[in-house]
Amino acid sequence: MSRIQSDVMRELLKVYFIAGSVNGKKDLVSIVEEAIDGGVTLFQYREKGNGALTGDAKYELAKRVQELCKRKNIPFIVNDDVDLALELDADGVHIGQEDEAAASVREKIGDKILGISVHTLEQAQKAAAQGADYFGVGPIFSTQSKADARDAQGTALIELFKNHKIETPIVAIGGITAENTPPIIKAGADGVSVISAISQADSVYEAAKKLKEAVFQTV
Ligand code: TZP
Ligand code: MG
Repeated sequence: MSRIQSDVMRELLKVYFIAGSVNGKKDLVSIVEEAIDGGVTLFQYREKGNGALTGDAKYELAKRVQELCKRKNIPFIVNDDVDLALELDADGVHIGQEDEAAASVREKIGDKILGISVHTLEQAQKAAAQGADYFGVGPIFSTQSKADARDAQGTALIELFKNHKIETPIVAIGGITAENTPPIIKAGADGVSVISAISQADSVYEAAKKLKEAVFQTV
């Protein structure tokens, strides 16, 4: 295997759904299935927040969602938990600045996809050197889905990266909906990642479809 090519990564980032057992109104597997049918291009299992599963229950749920993703041909990324990603042979890992050092994660996961959340140009340059396949940038808007989220920053950092010719693919995060997606893509993000816009929707299928349309209709 070799590292994912950036043009392939850019396509996968277009409609990136993130969720764990606490984020939806029903069973996570059925939410992810509907979301994929609606147009999600990449999935991240993020088991965090009040009441989040741990141990065997976390592993079992992750495995069920991973099997669904495999069947639907959608890569499966694990948030933070490098050991879980390795145990499951997941397609990748997403880490933040407070997690295990990127260089060490890259060493452990080989050529699997490595996503890194970055908040400054310096962090982006370092993360690229340490082997990031994509950057998560946000929160763009304020969010209810992350307890320790930073202040909303709009699209300024995405624009800065573009002005500095940063070539690593970028996915935006934080308070994103189909309605507020166009300026994010216009600013240079390759895609949008969401928790609540899909997981909390009355129709998960329709929500994913609307997001997909918003991304693909913006040029
Ligand atoms: N990182 C920055 S904002 C955020 C994460 C994980 C939460 C995004 O959730 P939502 O519901 O799409 O605002
Ligand atoms: Mg993290």
